[in-house]
Amino acid sequence: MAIDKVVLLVGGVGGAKLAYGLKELLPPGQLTIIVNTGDDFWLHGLRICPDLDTITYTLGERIDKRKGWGVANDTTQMLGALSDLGVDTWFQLGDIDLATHLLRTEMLSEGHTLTQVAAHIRASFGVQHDILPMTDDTVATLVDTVEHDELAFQTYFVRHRWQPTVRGLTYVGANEAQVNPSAKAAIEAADVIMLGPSNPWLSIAPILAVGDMRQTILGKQVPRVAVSPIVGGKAIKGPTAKIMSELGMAQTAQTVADYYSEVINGFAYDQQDAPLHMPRMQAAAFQTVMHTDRDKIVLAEQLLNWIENWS
Ligand code: FO1
Repeated sequence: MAIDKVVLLVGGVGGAKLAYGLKELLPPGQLTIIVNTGDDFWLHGLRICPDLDTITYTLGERIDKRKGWGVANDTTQMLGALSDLGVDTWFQLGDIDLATHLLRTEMLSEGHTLTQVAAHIRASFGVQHDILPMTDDTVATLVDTVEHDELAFQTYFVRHRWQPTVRGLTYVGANEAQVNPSAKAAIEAADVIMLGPSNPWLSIAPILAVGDMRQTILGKQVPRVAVSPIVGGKAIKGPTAKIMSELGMAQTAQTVADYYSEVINGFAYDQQDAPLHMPRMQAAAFQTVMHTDRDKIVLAEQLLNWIENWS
């Protein structure tokens, strides 16, 4: 099959790497990136959308590659001043990054949708590919923990450094939220739908939980491929493997494939993992660890070639 239009569902850091590889191969108009907004929150009066910004900065070649989020070579003057004013600055906001949050908050308060704001910001960072929030409505991921009961996502992730034991997750507002109409149109026109190597429970599940997102994806008789975030039984970065164990699951690529099995018909996993045999599903092993920009492009290219040759 010839691949013309690809839709990629992603969260933050891991998904951003595959998004980068795909955007190097596919021109704008052939790649749409749909981003989790369950991590979004209000801080110091500003609307912060970490995953949208991580994707935008990565595609715009401005990301701090060491951290995987924020702008490279950013300073923290404002944060220091805020701390001097007695504010608890547990969430790092760089000075350049701050401009993004200020503008976003202002545009939202003027009545623009998050989709319009995201389009303006990505264009300003020189990104031509569509980066779409999963919804323009508010969805908030809540993490139910043994130690603190329910925590707002960033309180769990950043303030508590994802150390509390997870016993459940809720995507507040997801059922009632409307799928971003542009995202829906992109899915309906897609030849391939990919679920990036993001955390399935924290990043991809909130996207699939929005309104009729899951049904819209399932309505497409096209390759629907997930890329495993688990490599050699571990997460490259972040709490994926830890959460799997806390929720009583085996920390394997097979578990991820099983979790996604209702939605996908193809699964790409890492060469370090045991060969997967998935009935009714295409499955293949790749070098999924992406250290360099070249790694990102090579993986994206291999995934597209593999899918193109499905019979
Ligand atoms: N992650 C951290 O671990 N600590 C931070 O202080 C932090 C600040 C931050 C600011 C802007 C931004 O876009 C992302 C930021 N992140 C930070 C990353 C973010 O919390 C997570 O990577 C995502 O929400 C999970 O995908």
